[in-house]
Formats: sequence, C-alpha cells, structure tokens
Amino acid sequence: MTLDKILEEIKKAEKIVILTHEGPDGDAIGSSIAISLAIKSLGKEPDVIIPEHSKSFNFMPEIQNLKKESDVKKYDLAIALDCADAKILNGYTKYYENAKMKINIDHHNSNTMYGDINFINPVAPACSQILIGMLEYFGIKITKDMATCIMTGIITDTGGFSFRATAETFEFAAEILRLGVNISEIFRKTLHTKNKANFELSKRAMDRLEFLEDGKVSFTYITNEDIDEVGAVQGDHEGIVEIGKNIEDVEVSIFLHETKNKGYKLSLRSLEYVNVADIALMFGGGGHYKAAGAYMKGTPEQIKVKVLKEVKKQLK
Ligand SMILES: [Mn+2]
Repeated sequence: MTLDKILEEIKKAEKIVILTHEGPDGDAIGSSIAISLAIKSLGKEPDVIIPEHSKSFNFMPEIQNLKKESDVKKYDLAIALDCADAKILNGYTKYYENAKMKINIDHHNSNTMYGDINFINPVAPACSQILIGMLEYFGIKITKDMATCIMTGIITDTGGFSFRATAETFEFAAEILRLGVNISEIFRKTLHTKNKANFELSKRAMDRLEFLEDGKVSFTYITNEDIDEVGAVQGDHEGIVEIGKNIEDVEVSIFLHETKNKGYKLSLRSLEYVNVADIALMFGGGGHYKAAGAYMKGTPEQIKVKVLKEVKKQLK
C-alpha cells in the first residue's frame, strides 16, 4: 500500500527536505510543519524550506525554524505538500528535482502526479487533513503542536469551515479541543486579524474592484508596485479574492496579483455553480471546483478580457 511505502522511505532516508507551493498559505505551511514534526518524532531532522511567508502565521509552532535555502546538494527524500504541480514548488524545484526519492502529498484535483510516490485525496478540504489519517496509520501520535498546524491548514483552506469541510474535519476539531488546541485563536489569527500589509493591499484592491456581467462577476488586482509600497511579502494577498465573492449577487470573483517573474497570478472563486477549476485549466493552472488559479502574462486589462470570456460561458 502507498502509505506503507511512504513510511518505509521516510525511515530509510537520512536527509529529508519538505517543500510546498509558492505564496504559501495556511495549508501549505501547516501541512509542511505538521509532517516535519511527525518525521522528527521518528528521530530525523528534516529541513522545511519556505523562503518567505506572511506574518499572519507567526503564531504557528516551529515557524521560526523554516529555512530560506539549504546547502544540501542531494536529499535522500523530498516531500512536496499541497502543491498541484512541481513547477510551483516555491522556486526551489532544484531540491525536489535532485532528490533521490520524491513523494507528492496533495488534495488538488489537478495534481500532475509528479512524484515517485503520489498520495492524492481530492476529497480532503485541506492537504493538512490528509495527514490526520496518514499519521494515525503510521502509528504517530498527533501532538498539540502538530494539531495546531493541521487545523491552521483546514481553517484557512475551508474559509473557516464554510466550504468543503467534512465529518472528519469536525471529529478532528472535537478531538484536538480535548488536547488543548486553541481553535478560536487559530481562527482569529488566520481569518479575522489582517496584518497591516494585507489591509493596505485589500484597500487598494477594493478601490479598483469592478462589477461585470450584471454584477455576477467581480474583478480586481494588485501590482508589484502596490506590494512594494505597502511592504507586503508573498502570501499577504491572502483572502483578497474573497472580498469580491462575498458581495451580494457575485458568482465569480476574479483577482490578480503580480508576481516577481511569472506575470500575474490569477485567483478565481465561485459561489455556487461555476466550475473555476475548468477555467483555470484552460490557462495552464488548476485547483478545485470553487477555488482555482493560474499564472498569466499580460496587463490586468488583457487578462480580464480573456478570463471573462471563459467565465461568461458558464454564467446562468
Ligand atoms: Mn490546500
């Protein structure tokens, strides 16, 4: 079974690296730290390479031990989490490519199966939720710190249990409350508290937000200039795409944020019936039915026209 093979590779490996997608969100960081703690409990010292993250996650255990880079040339084992495609492994694909063994753990439908071992569960609302059953199977006890990281992933990827949460999500929540995990605090720090950079970016995005197609579509964007001016880092755009989606009558929210070298990152959210994963796929990206993304070249205006053309085909 795949899980047996994963455990065998972890036990065999001496040098292990843990990687996730760029612009890391709560699930990316939570999954990475949780699995690193689990591997540590087996007596190993894995490296978690996350060069940059939003300050919103500073409350998480072990966050201060993340590495910006590593001088290890060839890891025995690389584990990628929450990453649909090896191309978006945080600009640190070399650690992945060079590793002797590659494991891919994810919950995106569009996962390209880029690992030697792939463990994909598209039903899981967060990659971190996959780890619950996995660690249980490995016989590794989920500690309070691991649970905090896993729950951070779940809360951020489900918009605070508002979409895709499953029975297992709530069973786990009950269990870890008994462990003493402060779920309310995770909720508040990740969803309610905006850091200043995120707030300033949100203000700009709201100023520019326009309604299209009789108010069924919202569109807005932020540029590198905005990011520099407010002193934001990758990940500080978290949640901005939800602003449009949460406005009355909006079915699809389109949000662009400029990246350093890959043009604009397109984020799409839908409320009920539009399958945004299909739209993202047309532009070489992917994701879930109601949350998806892709990288696109061009100006915000040019991208808007292209994306809107596809969105319109699905609007009722
Ligand atoms: Mn995720």
